[in-house]
This record gives sequence, structure tokens and C-alpha cells, in this order.
Amino acid sequence: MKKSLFALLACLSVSSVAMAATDYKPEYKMSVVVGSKLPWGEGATKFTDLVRERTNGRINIKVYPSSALVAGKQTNEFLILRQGVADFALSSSINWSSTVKELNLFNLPFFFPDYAALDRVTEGEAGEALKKVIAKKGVEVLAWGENGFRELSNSVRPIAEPKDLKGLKIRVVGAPIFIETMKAFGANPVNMNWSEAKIAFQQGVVDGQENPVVGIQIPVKIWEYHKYLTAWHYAIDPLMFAASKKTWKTFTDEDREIISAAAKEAGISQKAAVRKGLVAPDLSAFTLLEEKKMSVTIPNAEQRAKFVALAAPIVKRWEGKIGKSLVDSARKAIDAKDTK
Ligand code: X2X
Repeated sequence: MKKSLFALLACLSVSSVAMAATDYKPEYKMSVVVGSKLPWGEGATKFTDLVRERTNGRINIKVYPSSALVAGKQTNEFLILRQGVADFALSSSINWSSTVKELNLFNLPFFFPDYAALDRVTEGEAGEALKKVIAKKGVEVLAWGENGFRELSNSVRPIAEPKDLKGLKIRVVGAPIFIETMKAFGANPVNMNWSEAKIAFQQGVVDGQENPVVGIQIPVKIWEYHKYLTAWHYAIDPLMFAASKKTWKTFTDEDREIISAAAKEAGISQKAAVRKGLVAPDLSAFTLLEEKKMSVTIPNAEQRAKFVALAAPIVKRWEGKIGKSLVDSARKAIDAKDTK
């Protein structure tokens, strides 16, 4: 009797797993704004490979790179994820920041001094608070990845301080804080999707742009368009491995765990890849730019202070929009230097 009850239970649980699996879609869609050959795109592919492998092909996620699922409009990505048009995404905080205003935390000019400070924020209280805000809006953040610190490149002249930037046409993403920041620095910002940006660099429609060196500038061979780089670390751009709640709730607990672990693992290696060569003693990424005949400018303390002073009112204004308690919590984590 006992034995047959056991057999019945075993049979039931097997069939419930089988049922869940047959409910799964044959293919899940994952949105990525940039191309698949960039470290960002490679991070997405690594994630989907791990999930496919560890679920024996039951969960098959296909990456749609180059903003395909948003028809080029990168700032719509949060919406398509929330609606379930995309099941997954590996997304920049910038591209979601017009929908999730709290994510402007990472866009605050000159707010994050280094990678360790960023990690303390994303892995700490502020990071958790952000995940909760995003979950409430219908998207589950599974892990952090990274695009990187955003550095300025241009085709006109070396830029070390605000007066050098005066009047230059700089392409930025269509997120209001970037337009405000560039204007405050004296530049002439042009809002443009990434899908059109490379052509604009080629044709000289804009004088410059800002993007991470290893994450974007080296893979797109920015030196073919721009001769000058300013390594000023003015904003940071974390990526998020994320799932639409609509899709997330259809998975079994076991599969959710597999997917989350795969995102964390892919996030760790993706972050390491985009940080390589940018921090002393390994400055090979900057050396490569110089080999490509770019001139690299690092503003000195005095020059940097001029940018920071122009940025201060923007930080103040956006603190209110992001939420004072979130900004304070991030500031606390930034100030708590590594004791390890
Ligand atoms: O559009 C950009 O500059 C990019 C590729 O970095 C983002 O998607 C935020």
C-alpha cells in the first residue's frame, strides 16, 4: 500500500515536470541593442548557451542582436520586455532609464569614481532596491553585466576641459539627462539611436560620441572616424540580464534557478571582459588606441574639477527624480571604501 502510494506520487511529480516542459515555448526571444560580436552580445550568447546546455535544450533562447526587436529604437526596450514581446534581454541601464527613472542613478555625471564603487552599489542595498523597483514594473533582473565607463571620442580636437568641448556636435542616446549634461558642458548634443550612429560617425554628421572603450569603441574601430579620446569616466553603464515577468512566471522553480545561475555566471565573465586593459597596471586597451594613432587625453584634477562643477546642478536636479533615499544609499556604498 505504502509502496504504491509512493509510486503514484513519483508518477505525479514526473508528469507535472513533463507538463511544465511541454508548456514551454519552442523558442524564447532575447533582445540586445548592439551586435553579437561585441562583448555585450557575446555575454548574451554565453547566457543562452549555458541555459540550453543545463536544461538539455528544454529552454532555447535566441538572441536578437542589433536592436532587431525594438526596430532600432533602443529606449523602447523596457516596454517590449514588460509586454513579453521579448522574453529576455541583456540591457543597458541607459536604454531603460527613460522608463525606469531610478536607473538615472548610473547616468549621474561623475558620480561613480571606479569599478569597485560601482560593484558596491550594484551588489549592495541600492542594487537590491533597483531590482525591486524594476520587478514592480514587470521585469525580473537576474544579474548585472557591464557596458563600461563612458569615454568621449571626437574628430576635431583634444578635449581636456569644458572650453575644448564648446560647440561640438556630440551624439548621445535619447535619454534626457545626457542632453542636459552635454549642454551644461557647452557641447551641442544630438540624440540618435545606436543603429544609426555608426553611419553618422562615418559621414561626419556628428563630431563625437561617448561610449565605453573596450565594450564599444574598440570593437567598432572608433579610430576610423575619431582621432581624439578623452578618458574622463563621466558616466557608467551597467547591463542587466533580465526576464519579462510574463515569461518568468511560466518556469518551474528549478528552471528559474538554472536561468539565474547562468545569468550570474555570464555576467561575471562579461564584466571581466569589458574591464580588461583599462586599469593600471594593464592599460593595454589605451595602448591599442594609441597604436591606432588616436591621441588619448586624461583630464588632470583641475580640468576634471571644471566638468564636475558644471555637472553639480544636474546631479542635484536628478537626485529628486531618481529618489533621494536611493541616491543616498548609493553614495554611502561609494564612500565605504573597500576594506578587503
Ligand atoms: O547607444 C549607445 O551608446 C550604447 C550602445 O552604449 C547603448 O545602448 C547605451
